[in-house]
Amino acid sequence: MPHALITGITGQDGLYLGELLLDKGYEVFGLVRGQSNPKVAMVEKTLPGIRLLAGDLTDLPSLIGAVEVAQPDEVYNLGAISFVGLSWRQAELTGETTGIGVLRMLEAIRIATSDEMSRVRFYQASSSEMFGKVRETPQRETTAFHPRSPYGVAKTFGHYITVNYRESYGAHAVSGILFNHESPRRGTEFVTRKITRGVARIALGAQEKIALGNLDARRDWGFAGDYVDAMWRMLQRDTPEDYVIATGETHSVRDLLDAAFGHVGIADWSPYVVQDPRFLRPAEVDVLVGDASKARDLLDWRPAVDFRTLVAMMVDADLAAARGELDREPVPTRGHTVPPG
Ligand code: NDP
Ligand code: GDR
Repeated sequence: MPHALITGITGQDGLYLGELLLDKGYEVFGLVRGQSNPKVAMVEKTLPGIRLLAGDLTDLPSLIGAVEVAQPDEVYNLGAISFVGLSWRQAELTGETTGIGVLRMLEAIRIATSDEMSRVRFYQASSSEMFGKVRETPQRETTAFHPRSPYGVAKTFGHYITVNYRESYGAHAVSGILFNHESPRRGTEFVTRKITRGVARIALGAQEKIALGNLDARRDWGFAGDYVDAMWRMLQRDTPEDYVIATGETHSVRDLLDAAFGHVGIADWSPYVVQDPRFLRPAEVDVLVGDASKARDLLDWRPAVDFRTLVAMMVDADLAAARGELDREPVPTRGHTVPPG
């Protein structure tokens, strides 16, 4: 039975990847930080059989300990401060976790394997945010980086240190340059889930408005379940290489509003959306769209869920969640008819 160690197991991708690997018969170990992490119960419920280990990407000894206990064949480094907006307010911590944390995880493998790093296959969660102010469209593996946030800068360090350990120590290390991927498990601070949750609550009369920043930003949004499958495929190849994972389509935040409000029968969302300068960023990434043809050709990977299906899936999940919340704490309903279910 192969062993996998996942950092960031409590996050969106950690949960989907954990499910995928347990289904494939892996013994899965997840790194959890903090002395009483409130997400542990949810992870244990979602991933029966998971073995959780205490550790933190800012603490090398705990990472060495996790590798020694898990004896992993594969390590997926998904842990990070992942919210771009927060990265300006906590830039140093973002650098420590999202950037230097990658170096620490690689060092932990190097130390725990007594310099035989290639025994462990390593996946680094790199990001399209590294492209930032884009030099080429669509972005591919060879496109130059110009990160626009402390998060993007930290991810760029993590990306290059992964390449460097491959070149310096023969590590079987790959970076997946993943474009935005979303799901009902997405944190509510990210724009997709903020919108789908807001739309569901507005449709049920539990919320009046959604406050947003830049509505013109464009992203290449895919489904997280499809993207964790690409991570696994990357580590099954005998040659470690980096891959862009994307849908190849770009949509604006306005398109997202059209799709989400449209799903609950609201054609004109303007009365429900306010622009709030607090959600504007000091430096913005205006438009991203990826070219995943290398992954298609070498990994036989393709996204299965398209933009509209993704948005509908998220709105439906948020409608169900909001109905549950309202059942527990009745709020007078008013407003629009919503799809059944
Ligand atoms: P989430 O924000 O949902 O999850 C982040 C995870 O990192 C959480 O489990 C969190 O734990 C953990 N974490 C935070 N700080 C530390 C720390 N100091 N030590 C150990 N773990 C820590 O992110 P996603 O699941 O969406 O993304 C997974 C990875 O992929 C991240 O690295 C992200 O930057 C990257 N990425 C994501 C993309 C996306 O669109 N989703 C696109 C490209 C890259 P806790 O619950 O305790 O806070
Ligand atoms: P992003 O995702 O920064 O691309 O990073 P996010 O959903 O936060 O923002 C996407 C775009 O929407 C604009 N926007 C808003 N964003 C948020 N969060 N809240 C708002 O109110 C709002 N209004 C407009 C943003 O300005 C931005 O242009 C995500 C994260 O998962 C990273 O970890 C990952 O690396 C990248 O995707 C790829």
